[in-house]
Amino acid sequence: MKELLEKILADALETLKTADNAEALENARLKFLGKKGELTAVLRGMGALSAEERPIIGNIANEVRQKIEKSIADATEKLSRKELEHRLERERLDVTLPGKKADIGKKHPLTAVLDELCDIFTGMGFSIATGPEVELDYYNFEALNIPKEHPARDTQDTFYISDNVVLRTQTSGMQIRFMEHTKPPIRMIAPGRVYRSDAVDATHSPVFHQIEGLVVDKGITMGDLKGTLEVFAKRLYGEDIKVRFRPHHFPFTEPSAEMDITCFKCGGKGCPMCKGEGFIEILGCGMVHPKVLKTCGIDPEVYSGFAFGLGLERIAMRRYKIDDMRLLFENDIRFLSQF
Ligand code: 2NL
Repeated sequence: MKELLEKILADALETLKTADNAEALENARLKFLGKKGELTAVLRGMGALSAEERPIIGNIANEVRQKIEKSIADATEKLSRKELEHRLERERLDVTLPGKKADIGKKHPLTAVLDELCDIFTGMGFSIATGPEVELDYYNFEALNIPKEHPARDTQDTFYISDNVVLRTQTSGMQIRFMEHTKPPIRMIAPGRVYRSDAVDATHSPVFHQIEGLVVDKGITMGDLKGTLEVFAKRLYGEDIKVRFRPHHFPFTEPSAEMDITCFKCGGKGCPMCKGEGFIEILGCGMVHPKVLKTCGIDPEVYSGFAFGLGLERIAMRRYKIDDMRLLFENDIRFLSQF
């Protein structure tokens, strides 16, 4: 019996040496220590032993059980350590690798200029109004003193949706609406996309962007217009620039003017940029025509106002030294990421 026990132990130790997974370990436990296992069978047969032999064999059997149990425990621990090592290896993380960089976009030059202009005007107390690009002929032309057969309809030829509905040629419609609904004092700007029936070239596009401004109150004069627009120009281009006003004509303002600023390239001496002028035109403006005020329900005997309009593309092109307007609309990332 002693030999049998020693053989069981030797078998068990040999089996455990090669048991390299949880299932093999459990099978070994059942085979040697389980209820139907080899050791249990031996212990069951102990009844047949003599009274002297029984404690001796019993002792040996216990020792064998303990050795097998310890060996299983050791093998189990070795196995779980190995599994942990495997997992650590598998899930290895190099914390020194550079992180994934999220590409953060930036503002389109037109948006950057728009935001800057809005900041300047809201800083002077103007509110911002936006509205439809598909506009009634009335708001785009009629209410602005441009009746059906007016020659200004030629220079502002646009896309007609129907006889009375057009793609707006200026954002003035929003200012008309504002005057219809708001009692002066009014200080507002209307930024947005506008349309003209123009062919595409380096300085023209059938779609472009505009900001128009409007101030209406009692006692507003050309002096307010000049002062406001000079402050605006200096905020935008720097305190050093000078402005000048030249007479002009718009159907919706009287008198009308164009405002120039000293050429930022030559500072006013004259250069190819300003075609030797020393000045560059940046906006059109004027005192709101009394007829326009009246059309909007504002009494021109009591109130007066000034208005202006400027093209965002031109301002962006100057600001960023872009010589072809088409670049602003092509949305080529290689171009846009430079600004
Ligand atoms: C330009 C410059 C301008 C206005 C826009 C305006 C709006 C109302 C009444 C009077 Cl509601 N005027 N806007 C005034 C002067 C110039 O834009 O070159 N336009 C063709």
